[in-house]
This record gives sequence, C-alpha cells and structure tokens, in this order.
Amino acid sequence: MSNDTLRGDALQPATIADAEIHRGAGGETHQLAGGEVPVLTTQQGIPVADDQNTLRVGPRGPALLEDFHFREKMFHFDHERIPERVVHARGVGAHGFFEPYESLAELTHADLFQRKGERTPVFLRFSTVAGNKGSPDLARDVRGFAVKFYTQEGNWDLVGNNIPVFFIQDAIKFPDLIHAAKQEPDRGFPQAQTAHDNFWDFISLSPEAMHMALWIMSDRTIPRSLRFMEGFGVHTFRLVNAEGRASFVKFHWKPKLGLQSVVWNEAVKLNGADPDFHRRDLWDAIQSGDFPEWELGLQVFDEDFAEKFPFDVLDATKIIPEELVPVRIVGRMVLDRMVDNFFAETEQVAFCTQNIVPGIDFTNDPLLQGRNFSYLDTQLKRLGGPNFTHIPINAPKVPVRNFQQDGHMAMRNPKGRVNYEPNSWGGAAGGPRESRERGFRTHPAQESGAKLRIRPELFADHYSQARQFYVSQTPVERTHIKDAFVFELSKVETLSIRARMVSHLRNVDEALAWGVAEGLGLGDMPPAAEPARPVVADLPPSPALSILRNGPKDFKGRKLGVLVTDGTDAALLQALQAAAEAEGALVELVAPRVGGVTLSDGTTVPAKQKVNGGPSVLYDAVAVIPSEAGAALLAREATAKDFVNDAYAHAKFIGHAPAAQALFRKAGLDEPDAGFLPLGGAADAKAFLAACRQLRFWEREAQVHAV
Ligand code: HDD
Repeated sequence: MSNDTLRGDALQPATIADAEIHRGAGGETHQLAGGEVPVLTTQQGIPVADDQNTLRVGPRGPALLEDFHFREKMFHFDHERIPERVVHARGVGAHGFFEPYESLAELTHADLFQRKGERTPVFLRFSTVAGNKGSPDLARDVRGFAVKFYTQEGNWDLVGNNIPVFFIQDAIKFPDLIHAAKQEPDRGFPQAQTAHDNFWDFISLSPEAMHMALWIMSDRTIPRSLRFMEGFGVHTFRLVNAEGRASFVKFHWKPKLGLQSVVWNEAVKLNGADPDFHRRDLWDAIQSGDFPEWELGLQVFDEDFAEKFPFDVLDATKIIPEELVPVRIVGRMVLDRMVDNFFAETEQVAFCTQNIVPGIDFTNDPLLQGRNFSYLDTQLKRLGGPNFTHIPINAPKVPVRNFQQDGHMAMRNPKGRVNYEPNSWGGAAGGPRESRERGFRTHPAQESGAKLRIRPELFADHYSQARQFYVSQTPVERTHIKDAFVFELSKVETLSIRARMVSHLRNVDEALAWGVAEGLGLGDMPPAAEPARPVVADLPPSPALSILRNGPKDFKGRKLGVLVTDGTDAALLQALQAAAEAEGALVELVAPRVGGVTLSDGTTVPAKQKVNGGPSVLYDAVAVIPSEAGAALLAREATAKDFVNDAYAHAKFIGHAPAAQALFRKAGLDEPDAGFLPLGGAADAKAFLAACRQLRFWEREAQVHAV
C-alpha cells in the first residue's frame, strides 16, 4: 500500500474538499456548495478543523493521546445506549392533544375536563410488551397505549393497553409473568413470542390468566395499524368532583377509524417484509396530515353498582361489559405531530401510573397499587437518576416549585437561600407552600381490616368472562382464536403443558377445547380443570368485544396496492386512484422495477415498491392491472405469484384487469370467487373500492385452510 492512499486528503469527502470554507459571523457558520452550515464543534464548543482523521505522528505513525476531539467523540458514542425498558421496550410515540366535548365538572374537578373544547397537549407511546427494542412490530403481543396529558395541574399518565384486562390480579406476580413471557434465560430465545414452553407453563398454572389468554389469542394482538385499535386504562379508577363526591370509572379509547387486525399468516410475513410496519404506518399517516383520532369513553358507576356486580371491580382480569355500563364518549384525542428526535422523546419518555392529578384517584386494585411502585423505580434505573422529570418530554408544562434538589443531571436549580420548610423567611423568599384548595387530596375512603396476604373471594371466577369473550366473537374470529391456540401450543414441546391448557379451555367452551385438541393431535382429551370457584353463569354475549362487529364503515385510512407493468391502462389506473382518493384511501404502485412503468398513454409513473420488496401483505386490498405483455412477464416471476396468492389466502379483495388472468392461472388461482372484482373502467373502480369497505372477503377463508 503506498503512502498516498493513506494521506488524509485522499479521504476527504468531496463536499468538504470542494467547499469554499470561510467563517460566518462569530465563527459559527461556513459556506458550503449547499449554503451556510454551522461549524462542527466539540461538546465544549471548540470549532473542529478535521473530523476525518485522528491525530498521529506522521502519516503512518502512532495515534496521539492528546487528540481530545477523538477521545471526546468516542467517549460519547460509547455511552449512547441506555437500558431498554424491561417490558414494552419496542415503541413509537407521537404528540397531539385532547379536548373534551363537554364539561365533566359534575363528575370530576380534574382541570383538563372542565372546559368544553379546551386542548390539553398529550404524548402517546404505543409499544409491544415482550420483544426487545429491535423486535418486529407484528409480534403476537399486547400493545401498550400510554398517554401523558400535560394538564394545567400537572401531568396525568394513563398507562394502558389495547386489551381491557390483564394476565394477573396481584402485582407480586408481574416479574414471574414477564420472565415466563420473554426469552427463556438459558437459550436467549424465542424473541418477541409467547409461543414457547415457559409462557404457557406459567399461564396454564395461573387460572386467573384465562380471560386474558382468550384476548391474546384473538386478533387483538395482531392489529393492522396502531390507528385501528382500542385503548383501555384497565383498572377501575376514581373520579372526584369539587364537592368531594367520588364515582368509579374505567377509561376507554375508541379509534375513529374503527377496529382492524391482520390475519396470523400475514403477521408472520409482515415481520419479514417490514419489521417497522406499525411504526412506518403511524409516521406516514401523521406526516401526510392524516391525523389519527380516538375518542375517550368513560364507564362511570357507583358503589351500589360495584356491590351488585357479580365480579370485583378491583380485579384487573375482569371487564364491565359495555352493554351493562355504557361507554360515555366525552372527548377526543388527535395525534398530529411526530417526534423531532426518537431518543429524546420516545425513548426518554417516562410514564408512571402514580402521576395523577386532582380530581382523579386510585382504587385498591392490587395490580394498580403495585404498578405505582414499579414505574417510578424502573425510571430511576433506566434514565439514570431522580431528575428524569427535568427532561423536556417528561417535564410538566406548568411551573414546578418544591424543595427537591441536586442529584445526577440536575437541570432545574432554584435560586436563593431557602431549601426547606417550614421556614421563617416569609413571602416569596420563603418559597412555595401547600394549597388546601388547589392541592391533590386523596379521596378519604374508609379502610379497615386485618393484615393478610389473601385475595377477595370474587377474584376466583376465572372462566365466566373468558367464555363471555369467546361467545361474543363472530365465527371467523372464533376460528382465529382456535388456530392461534393451536399454533402457540404446537411450539410448546412439553406435552403436559399443552394438555393443561386444553383442560382450562374445557371450562371456557367445549367446542373450542375440542378444536384445539384436534388441531394439536392431542390424543386423549384431558379432564376439565377444577375451577377455584363455581363459574358465575353463562353470561350474555357482548358485541362490543368483537373486532369484526366494530370495524370501519369505509376504506378511509386504508391502503390499496396496485400491481402495474409497462403498458398498464392509464385510464383504469387513474380511475382507481380517483376512487381511492374519494374513499380517503392511499394507493401504492408495485411494479417489476421501482423506477416505474410506462403506461398505455406513454406517460411514466414511478413505483413505490419493486414487486419482490412489496408483497401484498402491505396492503388492505390489491388491484392487479398489468398489460398482456406485462402479465406474461409477471407470470414468470415467483414474487408476483406470491403477491396474488397471499392476497387470495388472506381473504383480500382483488380487483383485476382482464390480462391478469395469465398471472392468476400460473399462480394456481383458477377458481375466482366473489372477492375477485373485474376492473374495466371508472364504474368498476368505484364498485371495487366500495367492496373494499368490508376489508376482507371472509367467505373465502374456510376454502384456504384445510388443517
Ligand atoms: Fe406496565 C411499562 C402498561 C402492569 C411494570 N406498562 C408499561 C408500559 C405500558 C404498560 C403501556 C410502557 C410505557 C411506555 O411506553 O414507556 N402495565 C401496563 C398495563 C398493566 C401493566 C396496562 C396492567 C393493567 N406493569 C404492570 C405491572 C407492573 C408493571 C403489574 C409491575 C408491578 N410496566 C411496568 C414497568 C414498565 C412498564 C416495569 C417498564 C418500562 C416502564 O415501566 O417505564 O415499570
């Protein structure tokens, strides 16, 4: 190697080498070909002349310890990572606002609910639970739904999930639950999956988890988009009004775009095709001005209802059916801004269930009480000290005044002599004081009893609501639940764990238990598990629990993938685009080459995806509109055949130009059903988009699954 190749100048990027460098005012900027840019500095603000080469003795000599710029740069890089969250490590956040539709003063004196239409800034972080930070978005998992409200009376964190119940009733079991769900400790896998022995061992030994088990085996855990799922505060909380009157409340978030999930085989493929599918979807929607929206709903009830309800309202494994206590819609939340910096905001945001504002209060739910300890504790470890509340994303947007001081990274340092109270300095010099009128006051609930480690009697019905959830599902959804159990338990190697789970399912629904046993090839049917308490009764179905019964009314916010080739009919493509736009849906072109295609009228259009990088799982529906020559080309391309085969297997609506038949034939799709819609002109395009509102042609599903 010659000395020349190692010379610093040879390694200079063209932009720097070509730049006409001069100092701007105060030496802070210099002129590059692209305009004025700031001068690079060290953390001490010292301008840097060379960021390409370390300081060394001669061109081939040893590096010098004196190189403070190199050492500082490397030191900072070495410390870039902070511990990931022990659960909910993978997440995505966005900013927005909440506004009430009416004053809720009769229920609560919480400031954010007092004035109709007044906006409170929020930050929302969605997450998966079990996977590490880099795990794929479409893991079968609960989604975190954590909202920080920056109210005029401090921050309120509603740290919820997209499922209204939880696995366990008492926080003391949380470390066990999470250990069992995450990678097994000896082998370090599986990643972001509950389909393994440890998880189902724990669940099958914890009958209280049965209700949640039904929810996680439903399509709730594979949402199509974070924009299309509900959120729940889970616990029973209290609302307290200005007179001190308290009511119980459960919080619900209802997506304006309706509920929608993917099917399992789609999730498996999406994880490979786009591990950031949900993150990207949220980013794309917000960046394009299509702001997702949820309505806040309250289920409000009193002691009297709680007394009569056959379950304990302090039990986080139970819901209160909406048919029994209707959800009162009281406001909306809109997400309208992505973060500027993922680390600063999404990663450093610290939710704590104990962050609660005057007018809202806790209950004795033993899960909630335990959470109130865990969140603050975990933030200390994760963010490195007690001053994480000074980080802008965590800081309230109202003045903070107290005598807490110092600690790692203190950013907010009060002036003056006084740092304690009571003090006799008087007036402003004496610092802040409590306010009996404005301050947070705990609801004075009467409590008495012996100190015990025991659960309330009513917590012990583990099956009634699991059954209610199951019987509330449509036949398609029931099949998906059965298939999910079969899939997950097929990955469990210990036969007795499989059998133990089936023995629980017999108490939920015999047909489900037999279906799962048959799917597993279980052999002898195990006896039903012994219930801890006789089941309450056969509860009536609750239609609110079904995704398919609560889907969207239109195709708004959904995505149509259009497979095009050179020679595609330009008028047809335009008609599809117009019809999709009228629905509020997005169109993406998929083509043999990402550079695009030349249409029948000679115009060229770029593609969003090359066919082997844009599988149909990315879309809610597809249109296949090649020219004849294009169809012949696609018929020889395996990924084009996968495109249509998957769309078919995932029960999607498929619009098609006549030429597409050649591709369908080669792909083995020679028996088109009513989910295939011919596309000739504008009227067909409209009819196709109208059909897409149903999202799936579910009738097909039974035809494509034989086992
Ligand atoms: Fe939790 C994070 C939701 C039970 C302990 N939890 C965390 C996040 C969400 C939830 C959404 C992520 C927050 C973020 O985006 O930063 N957790 C729930 C719900 C639960 C629940 C809805 C049941 C109703 N959690 C729960 C229990 C405990 C914890 C019972 C412990 C006693 N959760 C934590 C934690 C985490 C957390 C260890 C990890 C990272 C963090 O807090 O900030 O403290």
